[in-house]
Amino acid sequence: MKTHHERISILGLGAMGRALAGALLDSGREVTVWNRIAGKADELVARGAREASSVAGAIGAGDLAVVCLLDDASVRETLAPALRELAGGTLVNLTSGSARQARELAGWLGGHGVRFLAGGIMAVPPTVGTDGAFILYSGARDLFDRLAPVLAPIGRSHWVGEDPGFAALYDMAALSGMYGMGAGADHAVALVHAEGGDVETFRREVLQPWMEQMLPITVAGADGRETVPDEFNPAMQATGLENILSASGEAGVPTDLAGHLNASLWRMRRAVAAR
Ligand code: FVH
Repeated sequence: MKTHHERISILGLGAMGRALAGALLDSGREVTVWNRIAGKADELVARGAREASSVAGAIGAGDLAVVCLLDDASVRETLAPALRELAGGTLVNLTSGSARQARELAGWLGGHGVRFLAGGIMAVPPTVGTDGAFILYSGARDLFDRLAPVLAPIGRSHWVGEDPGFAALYDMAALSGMYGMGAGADHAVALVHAEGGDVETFRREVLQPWMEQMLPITVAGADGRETVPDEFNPAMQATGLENILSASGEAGVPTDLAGHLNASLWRMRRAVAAR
């Protein structure tokens, strides 16, 4: 049985993929990285990662492939040409999506002889590898038991069931809660502003420590300016919000109860347009 000495390949070097690879490198893991557009691996290579020039090459270099891309479509597009290399291997998907997408991906990969664990990252790039970070996993329990120590450096491993859709389901539900919290924070800022409070002091000394790591991606500035830092790519956030809304539709949950999600989506699109 393989242990935490397993060689890990990371497919996708967005803000999150880079954070995952960095945490694994810091723990001494052997890491190979791949990204569609070249030029994102330099810092990781300087820290000891190997860069693969193709998806197949990255998969061939590892015992475990970890995928962290924009969305389900990009995962399918990336993996389809490399199914032969994946056969007989193990893959963990940490890309956000719906429960249906995770179940269908599990079926597709299982049909090609791939052992698969679905994941949902409960962290943002700067908190990957810290005490607060945890990762939801769903799929076969024996596979989780084998991989949990391997992936421990990125965050605490938390298994949520055999159904491959559950990690995505809980991830999306938790994200919905997070964006709802942001809508509440926007209201808080508006309230302080309307009553003549010092908005900047309130944000810095009260709201920021209160809402901790969720604040930067969910709260608009008092003057309506978008304040989305680079590591929270607003285009990715917009896709994530669209995913939550479509996943709600798929589950039959009325989206008119989720006005805060549409409000956050509107803000992220505005931030994209402003870049
Ligand atoms: N960053 C965060 O705060 C959240 C925290 C919770 C989990 N999410 C999910 O993680 C996935 C990746 O997010 P990210 O932050 O890395 O996103 P980006 O920085 O925008 O990077 C996107 C990567 O996806 C690649 N990509 C996009 N489309 C394709 C495609 N058709 N084929 C292959 N790769 C594709 C992109 O590659 P490139 O544009 O650089 O070539 C980036 O590697 C995401 O599911 C979040 O919901 C992050």
